[in-house]
Amino acid sequence: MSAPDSNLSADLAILGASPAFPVPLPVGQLDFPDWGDYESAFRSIFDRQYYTNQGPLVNLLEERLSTRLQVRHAICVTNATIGLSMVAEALEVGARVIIPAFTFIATAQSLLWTGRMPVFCDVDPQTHHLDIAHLEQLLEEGADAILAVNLWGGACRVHEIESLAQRYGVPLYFDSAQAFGSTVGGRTIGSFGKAEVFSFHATKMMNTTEGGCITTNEDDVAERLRNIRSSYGVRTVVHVDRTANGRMSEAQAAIGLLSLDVVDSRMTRNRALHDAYQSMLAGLPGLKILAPQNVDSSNYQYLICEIDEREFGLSRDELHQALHAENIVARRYFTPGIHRAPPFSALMQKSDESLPMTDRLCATVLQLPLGARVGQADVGLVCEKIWRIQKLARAVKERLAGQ
Ligand code: T4K
Repeated sequence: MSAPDSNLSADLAILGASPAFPVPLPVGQLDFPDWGDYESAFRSIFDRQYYTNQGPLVNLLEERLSTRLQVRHAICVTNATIGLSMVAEALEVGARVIIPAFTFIATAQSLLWTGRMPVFCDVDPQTHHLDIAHLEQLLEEGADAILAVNLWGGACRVHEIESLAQRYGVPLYFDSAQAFGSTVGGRTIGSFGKAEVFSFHATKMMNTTEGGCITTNEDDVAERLRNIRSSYGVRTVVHVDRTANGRMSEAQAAIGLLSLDVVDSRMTRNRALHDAYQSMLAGLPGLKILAPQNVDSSNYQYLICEIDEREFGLSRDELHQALHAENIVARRYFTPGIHRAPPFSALMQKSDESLPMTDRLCATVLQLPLGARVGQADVGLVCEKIWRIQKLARAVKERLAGQ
């Protein structure tokens, strides 16, 4: 797409016109099953009158997930945040766990809930994932584990990080909340490290409204996780220090099974929308779209771009405001960076404070709508508005400054 004719859709909501979309266009997958399928799945639950505590639908979902992800154990949980805390407990990792500073706050909070602390690692600005040189420096200084994150439907440099974990003798596990369905070197994400954790939140690729799953190839880790998940309540009891209620309900699993049936077609649809954004925004000064990183196939769950204020004419935050005025609910993930947010900002040691690449991304990254509620025509209109906002950047800036 080239710059639209200045007579076309000349008006912007931020400058006083009506919004481009009558109702908000959100980011997030938000893909729900056909009403009839949903009803019959729920009728079966009501007929059985078995609602939670490892029911038949949760068992079936776990079986299908372990086949799909080519991993020995898939353990469904209430959400990914508790899944991450459960893995830290099951692996009995020490107190200091390295995580990338550029991630959703839940990655770090999962450690606090089990009495551990994150050690923030900077990220590579080209890929948004763990910076290998900084990771090695932190391992050299002393850390007890690595919790690597696979972001935006892409992945960190999994094999290099596995080698580093082995060299320094620390356990490695993954926050793959955003990476369901993506593959690395022909292998589905889900079978790397000691364990991986997926989110099945409504905004995610695979959806149980709230939910998630932990995957592992290690039988003893799986056994401990099952004991933690249900405060024992399992056939084989293994002693663990802390237990939880991380159970998934039958209602969640019913939606999950329906979601799993369509996840491949949704990824194909996402890719088409991603491609459309890429071609329609090509050549726009100061806006760069990030392709999924370090994977050979992606779920294309997110449309991530970076805004260069000097070239675009507006900062990321100004563009964000102009888009919201159009009812285009773009998101500034992750702002503020977790190392700048309470409680971590207060807990940080001096040496942790310099995370320049994370700071840069926190100020420039913008996520645009992509998911079940977004069609090709919507992408066209979003792109047209972004071109227009860029063209009228000076007027938009002045309007925002005067507000
Ligand atoms: N690690 C990573 C790397 C993660 O990204 C996440 C979660 C986690 C761990 C933890 O996973 P969980 O414990 O959540 O399973 C959202 C999601 O709540 C969160 O799951 C996700 N990452 C995070 C990146 O995004 P918010 O607070 O930004 O979502 P929210 O409610 O603002 O929704 C986004 C947009 O979707 C809004 O425009 C509203 C719209 N929406 C949302 C929901 C839930 C709807 O229209 N309908 C809906 O039902 O966190």
